[in-house]
Amino acid sequence: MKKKLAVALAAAMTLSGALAAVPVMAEDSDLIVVGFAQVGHESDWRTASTQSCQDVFTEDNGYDLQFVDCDNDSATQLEAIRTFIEQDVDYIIVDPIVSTGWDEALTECEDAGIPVIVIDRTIEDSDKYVSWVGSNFKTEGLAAGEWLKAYAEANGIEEINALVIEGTTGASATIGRTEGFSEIADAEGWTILDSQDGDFTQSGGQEVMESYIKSYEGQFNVVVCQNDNEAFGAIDAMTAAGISYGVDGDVILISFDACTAGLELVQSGDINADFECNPLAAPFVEEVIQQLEAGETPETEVYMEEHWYTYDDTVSTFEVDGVEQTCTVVTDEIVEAQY
Ligand code: GZL
Repeated sequence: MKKKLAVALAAAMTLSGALAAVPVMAEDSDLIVVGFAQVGHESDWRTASTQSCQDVFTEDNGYDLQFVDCDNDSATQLEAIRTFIEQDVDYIIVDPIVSTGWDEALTECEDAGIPVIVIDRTIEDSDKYVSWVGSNFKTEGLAAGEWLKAYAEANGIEEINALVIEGTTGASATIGRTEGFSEIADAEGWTILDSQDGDFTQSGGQEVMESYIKSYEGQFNVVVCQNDNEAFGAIDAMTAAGISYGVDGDVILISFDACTAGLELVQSGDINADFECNPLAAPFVEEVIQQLEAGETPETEVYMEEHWYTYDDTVSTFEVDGVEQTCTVVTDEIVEAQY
């Protein structure tokens, strides 16, 4: 643990009776100071991610968590990192809003001797961090594509005309999910009519869906939302336009994250399938920090466990890159236990 020494000067009476200033070492802090630069507060997923860190990095557990909500602004996030360096925290956790523009700031962390742990989204232009804890976003996209392929076959749907509501441009979650789903769409000859940024928010999902309805009404039978909050917005827009969706509707609705509210809509049949992205990384991050405290070398990559949730077992299994995947039908117990 880095000692937090605040050298203070105190007056002390010398033997000769003269006053003299002598350095006094402040008490070493017993707390491990962790700076966490979080993306923002744009979604239910993000709320769960933040809560996971706030539940783990508590004073009772031996931590002083310095939390910054970067409000989806990359400049704010880099500023937060530099503030943590000035504060001389013991560790920095960052969920990078976008995947590039990081090497300079991470070099400053390295020069300051502050280990960085990346969670959730990835950094493409620097490797100056100890570990990354998160999900394989391309696998999530491939799983959505392979499930849709099996679902279309099971329901005799021969033509797929899809609209995609993407996440924040430049976010690795957006890049990976888009890449994975597009790979299956290309292989199957599906048409992706449009793919626009909904910024992972409900308002963004609604605005993009309203625009899609104006441009493509009657031409699409699949909507892919790259997180649940966008799906909530798309549902509002399709409902207002009198477009049916879900297991009994004209439009197949696919989502990602599988937060509690998303799973409730799968259970009701409004969302056909929801591809989980597990936000509860903090316990795994703490394990990395404790390994570093003990002088051990942590894993450089830690992948979270995830499930593919569906309304029923029309499709019970499918394969991603030759590996069998199992669909999980949503139950009350699953909804109750979700984040
Ligand atoms: C994915 C995460 C994304 C979620 C969204 O790991 O970065 O950001 O899918 C969130 O809900 O906004």
